[in-house]
Amino acid sequence: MKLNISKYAKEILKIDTIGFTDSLIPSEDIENYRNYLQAGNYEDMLWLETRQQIRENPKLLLDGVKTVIVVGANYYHNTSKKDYDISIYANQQQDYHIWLYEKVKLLSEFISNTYSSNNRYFVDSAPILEKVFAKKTSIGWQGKHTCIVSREFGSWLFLGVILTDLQIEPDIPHKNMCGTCTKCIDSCPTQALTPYKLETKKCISYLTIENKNDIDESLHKDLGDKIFGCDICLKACPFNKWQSDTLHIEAQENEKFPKSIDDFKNLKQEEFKKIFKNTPLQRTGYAKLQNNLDIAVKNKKMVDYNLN
Ligand code: B12
Ligand code: SF4
Ligand code: SF4
Repeated sequence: MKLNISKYAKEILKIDTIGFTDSLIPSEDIENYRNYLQAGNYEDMLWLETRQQIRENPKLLLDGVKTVIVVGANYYHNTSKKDYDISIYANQQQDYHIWLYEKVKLLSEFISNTYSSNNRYFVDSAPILEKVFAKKTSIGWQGKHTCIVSREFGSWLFLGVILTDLQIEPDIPHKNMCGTCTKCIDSCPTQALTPYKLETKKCISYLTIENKNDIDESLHKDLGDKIFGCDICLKACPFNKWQSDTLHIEAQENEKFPKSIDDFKNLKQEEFKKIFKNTPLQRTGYAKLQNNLDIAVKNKKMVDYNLN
């Protein structure tokens, strides 16, 4: 059964990697998650707190769940150089929440039709700790930057999950291969990382995508040319160095994105909506992007006039 599901996922749906685990969340992960909430580390992402009970117990999503199937899709592509930076995951033809969800749905349908199972499937679309399940599979381990790292694809992997009431033999979890390395931690311009922990309020990814208030002025300089997301700690990781480009057309570079910071800044709201429709930037919206751009323009001037 496991082999058949993996074969369908990889050969028919072109899913890059797949893993299987049981539905239990290790007590240390529950404890770490509770500590995370207690410290208020979710910041403006209130949804990380409000559905705590469900996150801690996947049975509340699917009664009788026995197995969690995790899939990973390689999204790496070499982006052309611009005078502003959008992280690789967002500079794509289509938001992964759309195209990967479609693949996960098809895989779930294949499983339920073949084995008469009850399933539910998600791509960051339900209160579920995706990385906690992913690191229990053979896909990879949770790196010190907190993302899942695979030997084959580095951390350029989007994750999706299927909960099923089928009993499938769990994988042997992938060994953590971080060792004594601290490259991701050392590379972070805002010192947001300590091993396996992210201080959300300092993370550029959070600041440019999720945070609702003005970005603290003391952090402006560290944002550099970043206007949406951040890949610095991912790019620093030795396991992310020999990446092959994604084979998913939807994950390839979006040629419609503005060519320069000035072109971007000059976009009217209607143009913004048209260009960024069905990309991750759509949800963050025009007003926040304008604020992020203002900071990037200010940083660019500092560099241009050597005022750093
Ligand atoms: C909220 C969120 C964010 C937040 C918070 C990130 C975070 N680290 O949690 C922000 C906006 C900052 C963010 C940024 C990014 N995100 Co995000 N995000 C999520 C989301 C929606 C929830 C994650 C979550 O539950 N966080 C809560 C905390 C509790 O989780 P945690 O950090 O893993 O906490 C664990 C560790 O701290 C650990 N721990 C604590 N102490 C210790 C000590 C030791 C010794 C150990 C071993 C462990 C440990 O235990 C905790 C519980 O397991 C997931 C999708 C999902 N539904 O899961 C995507 C997800 C994690 N994001 C993703 C991506 C791609 C990104 C970015 C790369 C995007 C970008 N380029 O800007 C960055 C990466 C930044 C980074 N270094 O993590 C992918 C990651 C894929 C992968 N390969 O891992 C996910 C899985 C989405 C997806 N479906 O593909 N994200
Ligand atoms: S995404 Fe950027 S700001 Fe956030 S932890 Fe990684 S390097 Fe630091
Ligand atoms: S940079 Fe080093 S410590 Fe960080 S995730 Fe990669 S291997 Fe682990």
